[in-house]
Amino acid sequence: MKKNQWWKNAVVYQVYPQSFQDSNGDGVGDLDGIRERLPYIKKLGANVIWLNPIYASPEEDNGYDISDYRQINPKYGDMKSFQKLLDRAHELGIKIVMDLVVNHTSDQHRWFQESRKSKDNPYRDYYYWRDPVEGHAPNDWGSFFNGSTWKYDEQTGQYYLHLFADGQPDLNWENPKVREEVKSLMKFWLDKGVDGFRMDAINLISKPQGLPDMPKPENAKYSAPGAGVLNGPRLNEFFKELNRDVLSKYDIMTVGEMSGTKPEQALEYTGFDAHELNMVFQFEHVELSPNPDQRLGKWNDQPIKLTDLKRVFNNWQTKLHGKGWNSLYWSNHDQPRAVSRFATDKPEYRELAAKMLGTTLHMMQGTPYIFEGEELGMTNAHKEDLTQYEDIETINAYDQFVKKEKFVSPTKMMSYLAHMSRDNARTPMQWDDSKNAGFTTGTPWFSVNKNYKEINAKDEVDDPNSVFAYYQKLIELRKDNPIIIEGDFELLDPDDQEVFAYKRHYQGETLLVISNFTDHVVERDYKVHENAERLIGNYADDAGKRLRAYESKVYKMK
Ligand code: ISL
Repeated sequence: MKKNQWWKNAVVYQVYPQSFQDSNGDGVGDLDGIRERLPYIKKLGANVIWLNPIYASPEEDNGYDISDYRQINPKYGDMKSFQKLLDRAHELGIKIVMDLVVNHTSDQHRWFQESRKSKDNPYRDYYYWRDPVEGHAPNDWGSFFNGSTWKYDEQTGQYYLHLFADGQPDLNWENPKVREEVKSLMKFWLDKGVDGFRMDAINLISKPQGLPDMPKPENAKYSAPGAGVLNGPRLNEFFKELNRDVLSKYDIMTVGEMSGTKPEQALEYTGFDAHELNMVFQFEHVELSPNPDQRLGKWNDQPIKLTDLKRVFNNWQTKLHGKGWNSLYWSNHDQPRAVSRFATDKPEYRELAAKMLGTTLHMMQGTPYIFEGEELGMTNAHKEDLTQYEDIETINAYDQFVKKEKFVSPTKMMSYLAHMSRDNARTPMQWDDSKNAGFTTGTPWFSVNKNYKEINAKDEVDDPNSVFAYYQKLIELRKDNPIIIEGDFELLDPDDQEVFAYKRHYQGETLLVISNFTDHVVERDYKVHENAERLIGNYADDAGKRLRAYESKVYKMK
C-alpha cells in the first residue's frame, strides 16, 4: 500500500456528536445533523473529522463505555446514516477518523457479561480478575475517576480491574484472543472506508507484570491514576502487531491518546521508522498547573505560566522535528475551552485572544486539531451549581474531595470545576442566536452556554473580522507556505513571561511568529526585516515593535 503521509497536510476538526447538531428534535446531536453541517466544516477548511464515540453504549462516560463496537448508538442514527455521512464527507474531500476505545469496554458488553459469569467462562481472561488480598482490593491503584481501580463482584468472589469508571472494565491485552477481537473490529470499520483512528487511552493497554502496588501521594489512599501502567512493557509490541496485521494495510492516520508521555517515548511509538502509530496526543501542556496537593491531581484554578508553556512546546517541536510528527491542540472534549484556559474570555479581549492562540499553535510543526466551537472562540460554561454538571469525572471528584474526604471546601471545588471540568467543552455548538443556539428544536441534553447570542456561527461565518474567518485564513496559509509544514522550530527568548515568539526555517525562508499573551502593551524588537511580509495578524494594522493586548502576527522573511 502506497503511503503519502497525507495526515501531515491535514487539519482535523473534532466533532463531539451529542453536542454538535440535532436533526430530529430529541435534544441530542446526531449523524444526520453532522452531515447537514459538513459544508460548515468544509468552509472552515478542515479536511479530516475526528468523531468521538458513536457506538452502542449505556453512556456512563458519554460513549467511552462501549457495549457493542459494531452498532451505532440509536440516538445518533444507524449504520445507514453513518454510511451516508461517510460518503458525503468523502465527496466533499473530508476524511473521517473514528474513536477506538479498546483499553476497556462497557460492563454491558457481551464479553464482560460472559466473563463475570464464572471463573471458567471462555471470556474470563478477556478482563483482569483477581482474588481479594487479606479481604481488600488486590492493589492500591487509584482510578482516573476517583476511588479504587478494583470492583468486587459477588458472583465469583473476585475483583475486576477498571482504570476508569467501574462500568468500564479493562480488557486484558495479554490474552491473544482479545488482540484478535480488537483487530477484527478495526478491520470492520476500515473496510467501511473510515480513514483512521484516534486511539483512546491507548498507552494504558499494557499492564505491568504482577500488577504491583505503586507509591501513593502523601495522605492519599490510592496511587495516582495511571501510575505504573502508562507506557507499559509490551506497548511497542502491541502497536507493532496492530500495525503489521491491520494498520499497514490501509492508507489511514492514527493518533494515540497518551497522557504522561515524553517526546522520547512518543518517538518510540510514532517515529517515522517505528512502524507503530503516526502521532500521539501528548498532555504536557494541558497538565501544567496541577494542584500542589497531589491528591487533587488536575483540579486547580490557577493560570499556566507562559514560560512553562513555551518550554513544553519547544521540547516537542525540536525533539520530533525530522523524526516524528506532532499533533497540535489546545482543547478537546476532556479539556476546558482554549480561550478561557490559556488566555482570557473577558468579552473585551476574547476575540483577540482566541485568534492569538490560533496563530501560536497553527504556525508550529504538526497536524492541528480544532475542537468544535474553538473556531468561534467559544468559552467555558461558568457554571455555578453542581447540579449543572453531568460528567462522571467531575461529579466523582466533587463527591470524593468535598463530601467523603472533606478536605476541599465546596466553594473552592466549584472554582476548580469552573476552571477545569470537562463539561466546559461539552455544551452544545452555538450555531445562531435563536432558541438553544440553533442546536436543537427540542430540549438540549446539556444546557447551552448563556453567551450564545454574542458568540455564534451565524454571526461569524460571513464576518471577515471574526475568529472563524481568522481560522479559515490560518488553515489557508498552510496550503501556500510549505515552511509551516516542513520548517524547523527555534524558540526565541524562553524566559520572556509575556510574549511567545518563535521562528521557523525552511529553504532559505524564515517565519517569525509573535504572540503577546498579556492584556497590556509591551515593546519587543525581533529585528523584523524591512521587506518582511506580514502573513496574518489579529489587528488591522501593524504597530511594529509595539505589541498590543493579545496581539499576534506572523512575518515571512527571505
Ligand atoms: O480527561 C482526563 C483528565 O481529565 C484524562 O485523564 C482522561 O481521562 C484520559 O486522558 C483518557 O481519556 C479518554 O478516555 C476516557 C474518557 O473518559 C475520555 O473522554 C477519553 O478522552 C475513558 O475512556
